[in-house]
Amino acid sequence: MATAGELEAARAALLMINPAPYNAEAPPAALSGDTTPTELHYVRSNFAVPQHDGTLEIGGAVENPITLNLDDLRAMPATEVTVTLECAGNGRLDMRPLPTGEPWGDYAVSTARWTGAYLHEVLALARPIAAGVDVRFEGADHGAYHLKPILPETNKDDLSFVRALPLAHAVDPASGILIAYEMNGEPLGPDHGAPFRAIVPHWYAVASVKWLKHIDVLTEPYAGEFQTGHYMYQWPDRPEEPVSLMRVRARITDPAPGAIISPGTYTVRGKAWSGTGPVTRVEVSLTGEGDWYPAELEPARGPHQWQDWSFAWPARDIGRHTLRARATDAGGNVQPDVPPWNRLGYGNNAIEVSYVDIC
Ligand SMILES: Nc1nc2c(c(=O)[nH]1)N[C@H]1C(S)=C(S)[C@@H](COP(=O)(O)O)O[C@H]1N2
Ligand SMILES: [Mo]
Repeated sequence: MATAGELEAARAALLMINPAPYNAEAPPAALSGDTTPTELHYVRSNFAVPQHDGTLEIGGAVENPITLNLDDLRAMPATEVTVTLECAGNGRLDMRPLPTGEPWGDYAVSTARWTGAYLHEVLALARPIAAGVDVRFEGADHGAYHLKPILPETNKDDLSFVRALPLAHAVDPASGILIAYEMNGEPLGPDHGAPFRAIVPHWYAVASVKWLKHIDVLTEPYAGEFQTGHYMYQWPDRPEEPVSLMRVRARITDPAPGAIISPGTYTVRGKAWSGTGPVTRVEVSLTGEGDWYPAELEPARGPHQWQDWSFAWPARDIGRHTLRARATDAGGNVQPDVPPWNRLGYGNNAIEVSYVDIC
């Protein structure tokens, strides 16, 4: 169990938005590199950091229930993947009317190198039965829930963090899902799910269950507070839908919002990512009404991580200027101008407006 001092040191560089449960955004500068240093990676937890006994039980509808520990996972073939994680609530503060939920600005997104065993190889050891439909992941964290539950059956005085994925996705080697025990080459820290967690590329990070304790194969679709209560898009005008893949999004990292710069050509830089990626196009607009110019887009360094882009801006005229960047992904998805409002404020991928003063 981490001591209070260790937790405090690990959290010192983040922008805290809630002390308990601890939730914090990355500082804006953390988005400029290929990866985010661990101490700058955002943290989103629904409960306090739990005790974990070091074992992972894999059971339910399987032929061979097993219990693994860290040594067992480390003895399996290790894979390292770089993955961009974004909280589904990222950008909630930009929605109007303001939705209920944690008041995330725009920095609940980060990219890290994760090392672990492939989930499909771990599941193969347990041999799911043919009738399996979902795989349920339970974290060791539990306690009184800090938000108002959506499902009437939820026990808000003692709730555990549980999420599920379709079994077909969990056992597909192409999904690249890891049971990760290292982040950026070091053992996982307490806020990021020590001793091991799921890393589910392309999905909003709610799917990447931390402090993993139980994996169970189910023969019925899973329903629960974090699956069919919260983390549902409650649209005003159409049926609700589960939060799943990250929506396409571009971010300007340089100049910083509100920067003051001198006249001359300025290389605008940023990131772009999508759960239905790769990103195929980024465009920049220097007015509010269109005239989109193509940015230089770097190919993805890997299949699950944000891409770099840049744009040579002839920043000549003194005064205030607006900058907007818009990404399109391989699925043909393009960012909307207006946040796609939903009651719980998920999946805001609207084009961001940044402004810069030239003087
Ligand atoms: N056990 C557990 N896993 C969890 C959560 C949680 O509250 N408990 N939060 C999820 C959410 S909503 C997000 S956005 C990511 C955040 O991962 P990070 O804190 O490592 O950035 O963890 C996910 N995994
Ligand atoms: Mo999240």
